[in-house]
Amino acid sequence: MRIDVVTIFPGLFEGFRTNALLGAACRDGRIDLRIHDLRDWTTDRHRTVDDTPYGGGPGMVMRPEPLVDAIEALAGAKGDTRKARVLLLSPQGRRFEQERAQELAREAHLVLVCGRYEGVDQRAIEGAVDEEVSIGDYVLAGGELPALVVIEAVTRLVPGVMGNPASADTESFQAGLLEGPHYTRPAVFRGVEVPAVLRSGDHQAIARWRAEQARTTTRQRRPDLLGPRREGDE
Ligand code: JFT
Repeated sequence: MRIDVVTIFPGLFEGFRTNALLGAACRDGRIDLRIHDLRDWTTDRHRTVDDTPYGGGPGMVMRPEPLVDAIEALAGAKGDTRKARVLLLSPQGRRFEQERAQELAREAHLVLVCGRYEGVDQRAIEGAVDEEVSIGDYVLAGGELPALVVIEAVTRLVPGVMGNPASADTESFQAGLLEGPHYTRPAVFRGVEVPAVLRSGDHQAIARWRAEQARTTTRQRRPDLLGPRREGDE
């Protein structure tokens, strides 16, 4: 899978791109993650990416020309069957959830567009963006952190990218539930013991215990994940 990112802060992505999970996937070619500086598509001496808003008001707006030029250069032409899917991270976007991550993990080529300031000129969105995506209802200063969230959520689902393939099974098995508690050594920490069943060696009993813990944790903390409320809940 190829992912192109357009941003005025390419440096924000570098440490992430070289981290263990994603770094290995990039090195052995399963993920081709390319970070681009939007200013490379400006043509003025000051490499200007923003301008004042029509109609007045505070702040600045991302100019359409460099954005659309960048997207067209990276995604391919409209109507091209191999054109990339172009996502703009945006507070106005549809909420990004695991189901969308699974769909995007099947794409061959994504272009993630990151804006800053008050937002992006609407004509760039209408002319070059397929879909606006928001990672949730809290206010950030731009699309870079949301893009990193999308990259991590999507790439870890690409076959062969996950460091530990066994955890993919567990996850699909208990899809839509929270996991129960995890333990590692020592067996007793500050007087608190690891539950005996986890040290029993009885794999069936362990699986049953974990499933029950997952149900209990989900019911207590995220009942919304179990579906619509029913009589007798809580
Ligand atoms: C914020 C954002 C997301 C997501 C893209 C662009 C400019 C700053 C801003 C903040 C509030 C209102 C503009 C962005 C996000 C999120 C994404 C931009 N800003 N207007 N903030 N919070 N959850 N996804 Cl372009």
